[in-house]
Parts: sequence; structure tokens; C-alpha cells
Amino acid sequence: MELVKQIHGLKGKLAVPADKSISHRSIMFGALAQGTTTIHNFLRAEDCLSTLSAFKELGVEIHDDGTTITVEGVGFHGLQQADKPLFIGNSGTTIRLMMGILAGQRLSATLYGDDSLNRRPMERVMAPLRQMGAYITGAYGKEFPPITIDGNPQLRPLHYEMPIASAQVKSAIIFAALQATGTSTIIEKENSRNHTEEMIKQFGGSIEVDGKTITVTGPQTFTGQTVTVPGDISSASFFLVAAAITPNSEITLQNVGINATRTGILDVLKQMGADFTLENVDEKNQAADITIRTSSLKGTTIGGEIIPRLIDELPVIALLATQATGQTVIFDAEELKVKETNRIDATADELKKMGADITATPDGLIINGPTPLHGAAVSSHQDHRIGMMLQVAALIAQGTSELENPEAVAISYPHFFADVTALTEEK
Ligand code: SPQ
Repeated sequence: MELVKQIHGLKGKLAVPADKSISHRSIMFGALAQGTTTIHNFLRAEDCLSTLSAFKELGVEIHDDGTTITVEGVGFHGLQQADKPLFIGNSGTTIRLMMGILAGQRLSATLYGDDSLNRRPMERVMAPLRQMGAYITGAYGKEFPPITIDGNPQLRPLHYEMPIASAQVKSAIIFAALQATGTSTIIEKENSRNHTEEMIKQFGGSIEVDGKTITVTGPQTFTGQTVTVPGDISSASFFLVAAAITPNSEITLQNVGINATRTGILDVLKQMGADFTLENVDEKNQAADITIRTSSLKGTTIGGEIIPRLIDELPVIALLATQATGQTVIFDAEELKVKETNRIDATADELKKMGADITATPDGLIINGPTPLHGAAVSSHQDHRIGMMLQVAALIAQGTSELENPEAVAISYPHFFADVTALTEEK
């Protein structure tokens, strides 16, 4: 597919799609609660629809009237045996969080995904869940999907120091701990996104968080709620970078989620000298409008505790760095190697094709800038975030760019290319 080029700069307002992480969890909590949950602004993208169908297969009634989603909660003990293995598509969040949910059920289930998901590591979730008494195996005794879980309603609590910073591993353990009898303690390596913890409180449960220590006592019950999902800062990040690096741009992104465990990209934009402001800050819903303009940028260093707060934004931050003066070093980001694709290699390989000075390292990237980019034939590697990053790169490249497998963007942002076009049309 030929990618969009900008001519007159990016202009206008955009409501970015709903948050993917919160949308997944709203279905999960809704299903496990007693009573009805109503979800406004649910993300109807492939990953979240995988979660929705998996819970329907487990006997949960879920209706979509086109505006709101209604989940008829069955409680922690009401899920039913599915009559076939559950297909989870491309979604790491769905499979890993469901492993924690299913570990304590009175049923067995097999979960599998597409080629990308079936190559992603699951031992990180299986190992702590097994310590809690879960019966859980990967295909052929290995750590990859298909994963089979034979539920054990007698799960034990766990004390666990996490070897990696991962919201998915943390959330899977929390879901199992909510079903175990007794108190579990999880110590995070670094603080990762906390949507699971926040939703436990929203649904009437209890959880204590003290720095990196999380304490959960089970068993718990939840009550159905009304959830309004804010815009996804990870989706917004493509436009934040696009406006910052494209001459003559000024755009406003509306209702962007600003939960502090997700705003690493705003910290980096600030460090690099980007020109942006937050308005209409809604503290309760943790959302704001962000206006960003063409910026004069400088290189920076990104590593340590900030990494989980911007992990999914690193490919597009690498692109941002190609237009900054000086060197940008990204480190401590080895987790990028086990996402939908190896995002360290994919980012370096594809941006190099467009003329960037970028080098992959074992745990990150080194980028020297500013470097003019040129059009090239590039590939999304079937990874939504790589595909969207390359479209943003193409906006500023001299000449035409062609993207292989552009359909991957539908995993998190089905209208992405239409939204790019809307902001680049001559005003
Ligand atoms: O769901 P999936 O495929 O793992 O999605 C990604 C993404 O880029 O959309 C990662 F590939 O986001 C993860 C994120 O990297 C979503 C997530 C969550 O909702 O809990 C947590 C992060 O993953 P992890 O492995 O660091 O916990």
C-alpha cells in the first residue's frame, strides 16, 4: 500500500481510539462481576474483539448495540466450559490475563493465537501460576501456545518477586490471587501499567499498592459497573510524533488517557524539547486534550523505570529521535524483542531502509540525528505499531513509501490511515 505523504503540515483535531488495555479489562471484570457492566467507548479493534469473543465462548452474555457494550456478569464461579479451543488472535494481553482467570476455574480450556502470538513466551505467566497450584501446560510441554489450563479451584496464595517488569504477568497473578484463599504479595521489578489494580477498586474489590509491593487477599467478589474508556495514549503517540516532526503542524488530540503509568512518552517529549500543552485535564477519568506543534528536538537517554511507562511507544520514539539533534540512546528495553515481532530489530531495519542512522543493541537502540528520510518499500512485520510508525515516517520522507502488510494496524487502530489522511488534507 502506498503511504500518505504530508504537503501542508498536520492540522486539526482528533479523538484517538479507546484505550486497548482498559477495553480488554472492562470485558474481563464485567464477566467476573455479579450483575451488569455497561462499557462506553469500548475499542472495537481486533485485539479487544478477541477478548469479547473468548468470554462469549465461556458462556458470558455480551451485547453490542453499536454504542455501548453490555456484559452480563457471571461472577468468579459462573464461567462455563467452552466446546472448542479459544482462538485469541494476536492479543498477548488476552491470552496472558485469561491464563490467570482460568487457573482457578472449574473447567479446562485451551487458548491459541495467530502465528505471532503462538511464538510469544508464556512461561513468565505459567511459572508463578504453577506455584499457586495451577495445572497449565504449553504445546508439546513447551512455553508457547496452544496453552491448556485445567482449572484448580483450590489455588494457593503466592509471594512473588517479578523478574521482569510486565503488566500482563502482574495482572495474570492478580487474577489468580483474587480466587485463592489467603493473601498474595507481588513485588514489581518496575511499576508497570496499573489498570488491573484500578479496576479492582472500581468494581468494589480491594488491593493494596505500596510502591512496588502489591497485596491482594482472596477470594473476592465484584459488582458490575459503568466503565467509560478514555482514549489510548499509545495510539495518540503516533500523532504526537507526527506533529512534532512534520513542518507547519499543530494538532489537538482529544480525551487522551493520562494515567501516570502510561505517560512516559510525554516525559520524553518534554526532555527532547517538544512544544505541547495539556488542556481540559479530567482528573477523575485521567484524560486530557493534548495540543502539539512542530518542534525543535534534541537527543536524549531513555532507560530504567520509565521503560514500562512507554514500552509500546518506543518504535515511534525511535523515529522521533531520527529528527532530533544529537544522539538518543534507548536501553533496558529488551522486552521489545518479545512483542508482536522483535520490535528492536524491526524498528532499526525498517528505518534504515528510509535513511535513518539507527543501530540495534541487545537491549535497545542508538539513533543519531537529525537525518532526512527518504521513501522506501517497508514492512509492518505484521505488527500494528511498526506499521503505524512507518506511516508517520513516510509523512516526512522525500518520495513515495510502500508498506507491506498495512492491515496489521487493525489490531489496535482500525481507522488509522483514514485519521492520518484527515489531518493531512489541505486546510
Ligand atoms: O496485548 P499485546 O499484544 O501484548 O499488546 C502490546 C501492544 O503493543 O499493543 C504489546 F505488544 O501491549 C502490551 C504492553 O506491551 C499491553 C499490556 C497490557 O495491556 O497489560 C502490557 C504490556 O505488555 P507487558 O508484556 O509488558 O506486560
